Amino acid sequence: MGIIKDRFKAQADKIAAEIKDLLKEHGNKKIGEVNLSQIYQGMRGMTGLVSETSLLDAQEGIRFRGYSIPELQKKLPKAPKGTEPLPEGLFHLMLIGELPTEEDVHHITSTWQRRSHVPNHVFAAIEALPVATHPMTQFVIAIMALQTESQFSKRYAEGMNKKDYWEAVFDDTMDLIARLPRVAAYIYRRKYKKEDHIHPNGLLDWAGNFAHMLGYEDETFKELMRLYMTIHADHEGGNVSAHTTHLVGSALSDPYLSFAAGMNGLAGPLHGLANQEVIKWILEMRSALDTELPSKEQIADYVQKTLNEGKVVPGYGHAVLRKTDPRFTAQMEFGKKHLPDDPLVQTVWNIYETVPPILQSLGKIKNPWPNVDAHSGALLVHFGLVEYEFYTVLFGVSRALGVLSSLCWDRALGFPIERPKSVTTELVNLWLEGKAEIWGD
Ligand code: CMX
Repeated sequence: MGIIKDRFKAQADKIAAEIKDLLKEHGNKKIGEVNLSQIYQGMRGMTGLVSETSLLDAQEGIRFRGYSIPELQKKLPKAPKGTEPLPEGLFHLMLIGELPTEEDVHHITSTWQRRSHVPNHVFAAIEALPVATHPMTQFVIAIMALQTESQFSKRYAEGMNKKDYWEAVFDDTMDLIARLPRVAAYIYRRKYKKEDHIHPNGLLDWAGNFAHMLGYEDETFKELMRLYMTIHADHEGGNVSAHTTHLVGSALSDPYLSFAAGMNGLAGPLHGLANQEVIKWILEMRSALDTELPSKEQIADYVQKTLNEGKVVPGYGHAVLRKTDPRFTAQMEFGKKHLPDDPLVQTVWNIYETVPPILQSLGKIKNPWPNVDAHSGALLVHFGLVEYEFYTVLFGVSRALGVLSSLCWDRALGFPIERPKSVTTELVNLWLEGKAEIWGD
């Protein structure tokens, strides 16, 4: 086995034994109470999942295996002369639970380079779609076309022992992550650069090579990609893309099928697609007001207009967070360091000063603060990546790191098929009248 695989297996065996003891002693302990409103309102605040790779605190934001984003920016290995963390390092941390050495990160980079070959039929599947097809649809179809390569599905068909599931999921995880930048860059160059494709550069790190294949050689853009791929990777287990990948994987659908399902969820405008919606909204505002740098008063009026039209202000609000998203802050710091005079970036900052009090004044929005998607587009536009329909694909490539390392854990810990109980409103009414029982009550 490879070094990373051995370490993962050792770690998984240790944690599986710990969980066994924990459940033996505390398995009947109550973990929260479920209210009727929670089952009608998106299961908000209900603890119902285990996801080892990261944990979200409503006030503080995301921690990956205990480390905040600023801590990761200090502690994870960097590219030569770089200052942003390499996503390979975050993958190691999420998968194994320990900070990697430079050598570990180098090992992951070269493993992913070695495993990055994309078969021709995947490109043919993309080519079969009209160019106008949304990049997220093309991305999901390409992942589905790649499913022919799944080790898990092959080995399952050959009668694999359930003790080996983790290993086949691990192999698919490494292959899939290795291949995604090539697939995503192919979609981008096909749709926006007249099929002028760029070969991978085997000397670059995973995110640096992705930037290169997209057509960007600027070192600051490569640094942005490393930061972007790190901060979008995981947001604990309950968000739509992570939960969907986990849910579909629980049926022993292989990692390609599971990840494609998760990506369909990421493509929703209340989730990952919000990154394209934000920039679209800002560009529309600029054109409606006929100015590159709208004043805060103009922004406030435009926000009001958006709300009056029954639409959400994209990039603001969150189902769990109750403060400014540290992923927003990390991007704001990047902007301050590298492009403080960019009018679009300044507009994002002016929106940040304007929107929260307006949303707060409505009295119903639980979190008026910006999330990760409020900032990302403005940084990308600065470097010339203006094709905002592609932004969610970038998010998806990064999200693979978290949801697939979580899937390795799901199979290593032998989690069963997910199957919560549902009820009908008729049953709820009968239960409220004391005429029926609800299972588990
Ligand atoms: N603009 C306007 N209204 C908003 C709002 C926003 N940014 N955020 C929440 N609301 C509204 C909700 O639509 C809801 O209205 P109704 O009661 O009329 O249905 C009300 O405020 C209460 O919502 P909430 O409990 O505060 O928020 P939810 O947990 O239901 O939803 C989220 C969370 C992110 C879907 C929501 O804040 C939203 O739609 N934001 C805009 C889209 C966005 O930025 N999504 C990206 C999230 C990050 C990611 O996954 O990438």
